[in-house]
Amino acid sequence: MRKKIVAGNWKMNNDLAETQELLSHLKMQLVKEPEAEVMVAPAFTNLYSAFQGLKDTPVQVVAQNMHQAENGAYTGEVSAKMLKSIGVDTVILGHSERRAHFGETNEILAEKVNSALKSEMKIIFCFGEELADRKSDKHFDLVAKQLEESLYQISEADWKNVILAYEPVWAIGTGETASPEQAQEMHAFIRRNISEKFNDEIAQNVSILYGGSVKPANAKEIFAKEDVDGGLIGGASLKAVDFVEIINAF
Ligand code: G2H
Repeated sequence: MRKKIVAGNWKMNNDLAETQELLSHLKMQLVKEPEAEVMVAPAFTNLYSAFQGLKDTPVQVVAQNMHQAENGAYTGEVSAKMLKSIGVDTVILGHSERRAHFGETNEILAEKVNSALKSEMKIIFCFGEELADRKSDKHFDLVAKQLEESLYQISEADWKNVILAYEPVWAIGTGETASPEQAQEMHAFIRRNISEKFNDEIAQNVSILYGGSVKPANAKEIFAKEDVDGGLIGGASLKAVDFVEIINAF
């Protein structure tokens, strides 16, 4: 049985007090045991406080990014070791905003993936096509290339620490969502691709989340699809009531 996961990516939102307030609302509203694993990704400055505040809950705290080097002269960056030292053992890598605004290429992402896995961290690896790729019918090729160039160098044993998040760039923060059918079609393609490059057991066991304008109104339909194992939620995870509704959509 694949793990179901709903993860909130808070991006560069919420200062310390706002983070604590959102977490306390989340804790109050998560009254029933969630069927899915629940994760939240606050900004770096709020990770430690969030980790401490969520210790007695099922909600896991994850980071939004990390640098590939173990340490050194990389002003402004944070390493896997630093994250682990505050209890954070999962990191989002390859989000399209990192690719678009911070120059993260497939090659850099391969280094980040290797570094995180070597440090025994779990990764939520994000990828997805842009609108032009879909319009020119290149979306499957583009996704296969992103996986090939950043992820497929890992070993079979590493896959237990990998969660995938398919996020079509045209659906991120735009209000436009991939239809449940489009999500299912791509998730099934990804699983077939992994099965061909690795094996079917790995392909069947890896959780593949969908991300891109998931909200309470569409979560149930998307999560109901066979190959969709949950969601990476941006905007709608910033309101506890909406995030909990999405978590309870399973
Ligand atoms: C995609 C998603 C979360 P949103 O970036 O990673 O954000 O749900 O706001 O589209």
